[in-house]
Formats: sequence, structure tokens, C-alpha cells
Amino acid sequence: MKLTRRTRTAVALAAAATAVLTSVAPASAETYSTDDGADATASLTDMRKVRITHGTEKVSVRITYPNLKKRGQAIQTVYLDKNPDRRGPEFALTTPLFSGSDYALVRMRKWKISSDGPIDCAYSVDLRWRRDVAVVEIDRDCLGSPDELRVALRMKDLHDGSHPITDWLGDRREFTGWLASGSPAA
Ligand SMILES: [Ca+2]
Ligand SMILES: [Ca+2]
Repeated sequence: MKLTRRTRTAVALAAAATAVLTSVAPASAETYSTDDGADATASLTDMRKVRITHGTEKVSVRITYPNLKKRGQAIQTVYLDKNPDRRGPEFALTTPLFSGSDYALVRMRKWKISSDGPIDCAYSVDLRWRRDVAVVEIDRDCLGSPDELRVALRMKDLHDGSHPITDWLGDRREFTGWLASGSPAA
């Protein structure tokens, strides 16, 4: 398609408007990326790289490990906190890091799982064996669409029942900073 002069102007104006919106609105999707230490090296699923995005539609958490295998005993939990006035995260998604078991998103209270059972909403876990990556995606609707949230991550490897290996992102029960969603303010 050949752009007429008027179309080009409109495109330029739209681009300018977008640039202004982006710089003014504080609530653009925020991403947090970090390298976690090689601090649980006895486990093949020592968390190494983490990327968390609070997008307009969903929260996405991508974790890279040294060696993700279909057979294993490790469990990854993603804790999601949206209310600083209530102790601990309000939600947790727990997933096996091996094949053939189920993951679930549940409510939490004071770092304990509520007895309500899994939440009925849209979320997924994608275990990419060859790339050694787990991708967790949770619709914001599941969490009541908070403007901001923060995340804590824990990997627990039960390969040797008497000596489980635990790896937190940062310190035990430590949350990331608050991440704003990219959704327009209501
Ligand atoms: Ca680690
Ligand atoms: Ca809380």
C-alpha cells in the first residue's frame, strides 16, 4: 500500500500520541529480570534465571534451570502478593518440574494454603525440556486484576526424601519489588 501524505501524518501523530502516553502513564507493564545464584547446585533445578512480567492480560514467570528433566522430584512454587496489609502472599501456583503431575493455583493466607481448593480460572505451566525453562502464565482475572503485585519463588527438590533441597529467589520468603500491570487505569 502506498501511503498518502495524509495517512503518513496520521501515522506520525499516532506514534507521537503513543510516545506521550507511554511516558506519562506510570502503569505500563513492568518486567523484573534477574540471575539467581548457583546456590542449590545439588539440584538439577536450581533456579538460575528469572523473568517476571506483569502484563495487561497476564502475569508471566519464566525460570531457567541447569537441567529440566521429565523424571524428577522437584516442585516449583510461584507466590503472588497483592495486598501488603495481609501477611504473606494471597495466591500460590505450585507445579511439578517433571512430567505427569498436575499444577494448581490456590489461595493463601499467612503463608498457608487455604482449604478452598484450586481456583477455577485460566492459568498454565509450560515445561520446555530441551531449553530447561518453565513458563508459568496466570490471567490477571484469577488474582482479581490488581494494579500491582510482587512475587516470591521457591524451588523444592525432594530427590532425596530426607534431604530436600530448597532454593528461594533471594532470601526465604523474599518478594520482588512491586510490579505494575500495563492495564489502563480503571
Ligand atoms: Ca538458585
Ligand atoms: Ca499479602
